[in-house]
Amino acid sequence: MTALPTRPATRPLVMGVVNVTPDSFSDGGKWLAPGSAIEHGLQLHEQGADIIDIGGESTRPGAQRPDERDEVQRVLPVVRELASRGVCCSIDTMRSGVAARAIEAGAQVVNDVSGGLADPLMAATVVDFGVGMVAMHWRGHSHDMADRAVYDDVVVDVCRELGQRARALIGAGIAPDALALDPGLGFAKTAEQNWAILRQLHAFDSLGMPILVGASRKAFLARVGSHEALPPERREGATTALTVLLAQAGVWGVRVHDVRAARTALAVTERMAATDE
Ligand code: PMM
Repeated sequence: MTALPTRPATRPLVMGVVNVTPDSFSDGGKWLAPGSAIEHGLQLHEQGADIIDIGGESTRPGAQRPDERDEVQRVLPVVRELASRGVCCSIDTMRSGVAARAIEAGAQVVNDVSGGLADPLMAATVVDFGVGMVAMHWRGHSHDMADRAVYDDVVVDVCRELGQRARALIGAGIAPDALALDPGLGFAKTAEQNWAILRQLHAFDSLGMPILVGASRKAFLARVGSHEALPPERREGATTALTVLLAQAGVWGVRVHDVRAARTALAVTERMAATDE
């Protein structure tokens, strides 16, 4: 059985994103050819990513799902090559069949944005292979997730629903130390709801599990400090500021596109927290 990668004592783990998709909001189409995705993954690894998260399905609002064969074809060569070079890889998928192929190719963690809800065989697959899992809060597929952003209290409701997921996954046999949870910023959540979750992130401590947060370049950051809506690559300042705040909140991991910026910001937080020599 593999536990999740261990968080270093002084900073969160950095998960670097490689989307092998034509249509992801932040980097769609940039790394669709296996060679460029591999090169990008290696670059993020050299820049200090602890985990490279490889995904073949865009989850942007309104996205149509690829068929499973296409998804496997996109991710498999990338996972195989990076894992063979000793890079810790997670597979970002909601499909147990894709997860199984990726694990056979060397992936050590399944990052399922549906938290095991989209595919009833996902939990058993994670158990059978004895790998780690990140389970994100999710209420439904991208085509209509905006309609599901209805909560009495977003923090209380997301926390409760994530806790239910964690219990179900552990009940299915996933080892508690192999599971991390993610509040799922932008998934069935408005910008204001994302901010409420970030402001009250400590509420998720009650779940007693490692927390991963994926804020990087998301739409709710488009107008931070700007009158016009900034495109994804110009949301890096806001992303990096959040990386620092998330580190101070003690999260287990941050999922980011710009690994160099994240590691630099985290190095600053580490210097600031260091005791004088
Ligand atoms: N966000 C996206 C994709 N996968 N996985 C986790 N665990 N958490 C997230 O917030 C998350 C994710 C969408 O962002 P992208 O298109 O930049 O990958």
